[in-house]
Amino acid sequence: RASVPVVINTWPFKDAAAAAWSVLRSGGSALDSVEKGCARCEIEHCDGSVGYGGSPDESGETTLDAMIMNGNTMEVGAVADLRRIKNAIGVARAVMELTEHTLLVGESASVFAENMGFIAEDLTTNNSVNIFLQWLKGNCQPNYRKNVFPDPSKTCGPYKPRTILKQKGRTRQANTRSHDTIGMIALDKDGHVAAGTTTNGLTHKVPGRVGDSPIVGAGAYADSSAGAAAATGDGDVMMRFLPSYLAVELMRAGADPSAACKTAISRIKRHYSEFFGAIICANTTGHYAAACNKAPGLSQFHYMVSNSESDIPLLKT
Ligand code: SD4
Repeated sequence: RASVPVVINTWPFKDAAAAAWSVLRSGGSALDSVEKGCARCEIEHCDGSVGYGGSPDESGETTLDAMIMNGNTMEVGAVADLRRIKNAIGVARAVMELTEHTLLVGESASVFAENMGFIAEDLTTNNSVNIFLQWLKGNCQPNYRKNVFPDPSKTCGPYKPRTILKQKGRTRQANTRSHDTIGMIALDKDGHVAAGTTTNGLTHKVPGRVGDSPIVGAGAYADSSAGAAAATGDGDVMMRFLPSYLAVELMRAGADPSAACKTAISRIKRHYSEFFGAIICANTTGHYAAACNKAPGLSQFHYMVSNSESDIPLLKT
């Protein structure tokens, strides 16, 4: 059964779902709901894969990707490779509302954020340092890369492709623990649709790597005349197929959310049969669905649905 308003998010991030739902329940907008919900995960660093203190890159730094889309105006704000700022979804919204641009990246995105009043802080925690040091033990050969954080005496040379990164196509696999980004889609009482994502991306990524989450149509997409979708998983592969855009366009053409989600996943599967990934979809009548690629590391995909049918957000598979 469909019910409006509704907000849906990837993975069992209950507090984020509750934060997003509290906005809709009190008559707020889909856009505010998505921002509030995603920001909640940034504060709690949901599963270590959102916000500060998780997924250190090859130099030990945590960087953030986020986007938000207003399906009414088709405006988008996004940040990628954001450094030193915890509230990535907030910066994404500032890009959308305070600039004429869509996507800001890296150091310059951080400077923009600081200029807009966001506080610059270290995104490193004991947890992220430990993850990084564990990884260094196994991977940092002498001369592998220079100036490695946090021990500059370890010199590590230029990037060399590692086996996992070299695996092209069909057999490429990702590790569940490095993939649990929040993607959120909301439909408010006025029929406005919004979508958003926020993540610290892939653990041990090459510095500068940007995932699918801040890419319009890949991480998420929203159009109040068709619906919304958000994807999660192996962003390096998934962004090649713009699954969120595809799902929304399928719903526009009349597909129900379940068929749209399934088709978006199977399109990727044709080329990457064991990719790690899932997608959530909702149409403008409040019907929703999800699909995942049942592959190693993902036998079931959990997501949250919040609408007036229940007092608390419901966990679905
Ligand atoms: C990325 N798509 O950076 C993100 C990670 C993710 O579930 O969604 N994990 O590749």
